Amino acid sequence: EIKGLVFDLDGVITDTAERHYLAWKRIADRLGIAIDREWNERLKGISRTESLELILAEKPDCLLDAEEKEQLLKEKNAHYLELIAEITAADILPGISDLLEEAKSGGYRMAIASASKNAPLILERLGLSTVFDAVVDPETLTYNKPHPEIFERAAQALGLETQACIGFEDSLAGIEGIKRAGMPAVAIGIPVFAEWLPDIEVAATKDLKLEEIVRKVT
Ligand code: B16
Ligand code: MG
Repeated sequence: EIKGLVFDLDGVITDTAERHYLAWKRIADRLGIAIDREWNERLKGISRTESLELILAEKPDCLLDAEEKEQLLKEKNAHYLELIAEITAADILPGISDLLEEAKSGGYRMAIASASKNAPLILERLGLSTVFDAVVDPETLTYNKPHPEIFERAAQALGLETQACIGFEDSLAGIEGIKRAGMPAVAIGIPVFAEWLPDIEVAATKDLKLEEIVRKVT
């Protein structure tokens, strides 16, 4: 029986995925590395440090020392913080507020499993801080997505088995993590699929129908 819902944040609850992309794009442009939105799919759900490594791997002759990398990570986050400064409840993606409300009144326990260190700040700006029963702190994790750890920890924080939770993700890495954690997975707006397939696919958050999703995975 499904008792819990575990949500990714960026790209599921709000469209910060685009802002992450814009912030990275500025860094990449400066390094003379070409990235576009399609290439950016691989950065979704990936930690800040690993994202920079993936970008740098596009230009093998671009060798930076630890300090220079640290500087770029700081700049990326500073720009990202500028881009999210204006976020309000109006930036909650279509359909999500209704879904969360329906889930609350249906008695589902809810958690956030986001790789973002900025997640608590974003939730506060969106006015959603009190909606979730748990927010996994990514700084306490040993592994990043696609490892299942973050999803296992989210279920644990809700006091539930992973099988009793449904995971919602907009990234390939996240879908893999959810499936490896033993949770049914709902994929939102992901263009291509690799090895790990979701149980349910929707084009956008507005297409999420809670009752139908729970029925399909049970
Ligand atoms: P930060 P999610 C992830 O959030 C983003 O998808 C990814 O693009 C970003 O690099 C990562 O968070 C780290 O974010 O730099 O704010 O710590 O999709 O797992 O909610
Ligand atoms: Mg995401």
